[in-house]
Amino acid sequence: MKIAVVGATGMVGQVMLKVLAERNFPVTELLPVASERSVGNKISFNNKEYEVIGLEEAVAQKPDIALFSAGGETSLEWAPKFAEAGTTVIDNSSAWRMHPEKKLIVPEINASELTSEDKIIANPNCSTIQMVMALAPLHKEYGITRVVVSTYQSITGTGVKAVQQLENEYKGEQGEMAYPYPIHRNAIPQCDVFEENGYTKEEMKLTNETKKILKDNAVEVTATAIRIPVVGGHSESINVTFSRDFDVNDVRRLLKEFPGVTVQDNTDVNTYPMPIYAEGKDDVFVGRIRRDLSQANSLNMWIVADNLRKGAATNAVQIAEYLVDNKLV
Ligand code: 2RA
Repeated sequence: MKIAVVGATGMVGQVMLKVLAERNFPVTELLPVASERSVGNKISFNNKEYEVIGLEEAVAQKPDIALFSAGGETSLEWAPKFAEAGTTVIDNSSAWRMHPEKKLIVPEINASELTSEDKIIANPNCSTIQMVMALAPLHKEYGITRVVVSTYQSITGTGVKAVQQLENEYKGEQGEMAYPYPIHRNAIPQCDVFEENGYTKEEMKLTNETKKILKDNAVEVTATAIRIPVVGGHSESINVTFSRDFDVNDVRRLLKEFPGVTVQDNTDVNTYPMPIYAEGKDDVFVGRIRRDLSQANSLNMWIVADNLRKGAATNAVQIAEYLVDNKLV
């Protein structure tokens, strides 16, 4: 497979390369693609050195699959050009996620929707992926009517500038700010920009993308997305209301049996998911599973995942694996 990684020098692009190598994806030729200022730089993949190329050259080489993590503007302009050239694009930006003719895929949930006709496939937002991985098996069994989610998001979701800001603040040094406020010893109740309705784009992604992935507009989601000074992954406190009563042990069983989910839930020995242990792993970790004593048919749980891996790179590579395994590319 000739594979392009568009945004190869960025945080997610680098993890995409790492995951492709770790999972022995059948890469026969790699095209690391980045902006003009990075063209000519060298990157290593599978113990070989590759030169970064620009978008024009990458399209001309007609890769089989292009994994994009280069921002919405680049995806809007260039994904159609790759698709036109016969490449299947898996895009990690928000550009195509809510497009009515584009599929929004978490392989464990809805990869079966994919066909060889799908030439631009959207990778959901990181905070959505980890949430729907836990919601999907429960929705199938009990029918979810409402979700209240508070996220505690890693600064790696913002990118290198945010990681640098935190490091500077640790050292008491001034530097470029990724956020409007200090992030060290702080919690910022804003991920992305605010919309007219008072929610941030990040919060509305959790609402809108969940409906599309679960294929059920009746699932109501209200979200509050917080940025915290953590690097290993995103954490989410979830309150779910079902259409009927449930058994907590059955919920645990459904989660344990769902591929890609690991239940870490034993308060007798203080066992629950945390970003420091989720970092570098591909599973979605679920714990603190307990009935909501204040509301009928409702459950609380805590979900943690590495936002750069299952939240972005690994999910994209898993989509590519599905396409290859099912001869859709
Ligand atoms: C964030 N989910 O965490 C967004 C984009 N990666 O900032």
